[in-house]
Amino acid sequence: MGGIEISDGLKRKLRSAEWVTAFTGAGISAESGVPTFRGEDGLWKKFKPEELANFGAFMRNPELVWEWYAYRRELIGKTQPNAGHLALAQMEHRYPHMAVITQNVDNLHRRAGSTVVHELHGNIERNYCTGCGKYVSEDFMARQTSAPKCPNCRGLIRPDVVWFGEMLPVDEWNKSVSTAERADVLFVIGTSAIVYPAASLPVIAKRAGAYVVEINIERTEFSSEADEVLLGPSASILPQILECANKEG
Ligand code: BV8
Ligand code: ZN
Repeated sequence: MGGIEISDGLKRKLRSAEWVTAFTGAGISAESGVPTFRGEDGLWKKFKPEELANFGAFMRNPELVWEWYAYRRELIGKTQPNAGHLALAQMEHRYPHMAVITQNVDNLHRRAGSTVVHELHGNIERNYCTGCGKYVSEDFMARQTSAPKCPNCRGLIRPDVVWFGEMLPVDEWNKSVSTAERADVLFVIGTSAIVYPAASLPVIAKRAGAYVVEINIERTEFSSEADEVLLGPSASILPQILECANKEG
């Protein structure tokens, strides 16, 4: 895809910013081969969130929920961070206060090298017992062929992700709010901006004075609130923004 036009406004912001934050959703991992939730090949297409990503569904049908997470864990295990994840990781060398706030549970930001990552919805690579709370190792999980039981108390093991109706991890949420409030520039990348309270972060940032740039392949519910909307795949747009930020440095 040809280069995008980076506005003078954004160039000025990239030159003067110290606190830069990226708020990401499933779209940033799409070009790594991780299906999004609500796109045409969306994960939810085959299943509905209420059937799978909630505690009640898990307790009613642990095998179905476990199978869906085992499928996603295996798929994610075969993927690599893409140029978008890598560009955000590189931005840590350009900005003294660079942070990623992600709704994704695929761990790709950390694998790309980002060190300040707030995981709002948990991480699919971590699993714990609903009975005694004990975390189990990845190779324990790899040996399982059905919904795993705790080696400690025989309780059901669940993925360490936030399901619908569950609270977000308080510490990650609080850090994300203060990061959003402090941001000079906030990039809103690859999210349909419909899952709350995560989707309120870009509004919090904007209200606190951040310059908000949305990066998506289509307009979203948030687009009208953004200062700029850059339409295109994040794996090609983010490296161009990094290049511009380094030039303006
Ligand atoms: C809570 C983890 C309360 C598990 C997930 C009615 C109104 C408002 C809110 C609610 C409501 N009814 C219920 C609620 C609350 C509910 C909610 O927001 N529901 C929505 C659906 C209306 N929220 C909750 O339940 C939250 N908890 O509210 O608790 C509470 C309070 C006190 C005490 C107790 C409880 C918990 C929400 C977390 C749910 N967990 N995931 C898992 O992953 O399995 S949500 C799931 O959606 C993922 O985390 C995902 O990240 C998130 C958001 O989706 P997106 O990331 O945006 O992905 P999506 O596919 O939608 O969009 C992809 C985008 O990328 C698209 O825009 C596409 O155009 C773009 N794209 C595609 N390719 C590219 C691209 N962009 C750039 N480049 C590309 N190449
Ligand atoms: Zn246990």
